[in-house]
Amino acid sequence: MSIKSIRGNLVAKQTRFGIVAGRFNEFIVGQLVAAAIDSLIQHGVTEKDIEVLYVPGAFEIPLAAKRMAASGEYQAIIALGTVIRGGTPHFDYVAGSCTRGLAEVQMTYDIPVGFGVLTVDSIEQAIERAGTKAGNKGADAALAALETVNALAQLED
Ligand code: INI
Repeated sequence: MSIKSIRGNLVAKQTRFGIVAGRFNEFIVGQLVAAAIDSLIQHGVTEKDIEVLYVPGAFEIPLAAKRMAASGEYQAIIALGTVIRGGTPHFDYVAGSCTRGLAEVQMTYDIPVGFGVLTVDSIEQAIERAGTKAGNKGADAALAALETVNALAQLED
């Protein structure tokens, strides 16, 4: 029995990335953006192949991601933001609409969207995921996007 197995590697070959970042909770989001860029560069992406588009908050991220995807300029989008739960249902609306919108962009435009939007209960949880004990979800999202681009490229061969 021989099973064909396809897996993307983490080597960039002239791949262009569009990063969309929600500025809300900027102290955290800055760390996500820096780590996403750093990990792309470490894996062979050149600076000219990375563009960062900032929007006010997570609610605006899907529209910006959609525009970037629709432009045809990028092989993948990386969405970065931080939504922190407060005392009202606001969190659920912002986080839910951001997540749903990004999933829709990915399916509509047939382009990988790395999901690096933190949805957390506290600032401590956000800090843990932005370069401290739980790693950096910006870097994880960037590498997930690169791996997916490379995996899907093999299907098209
Ligand atoms: N936007 C975020 O990215 N994170 C949050 O935690 C957040 N909270 O908590 O309100 C937030 N709100 C702003 C929202 O994304 C929009 O920018 C705003 O409502 C204007 O449309």
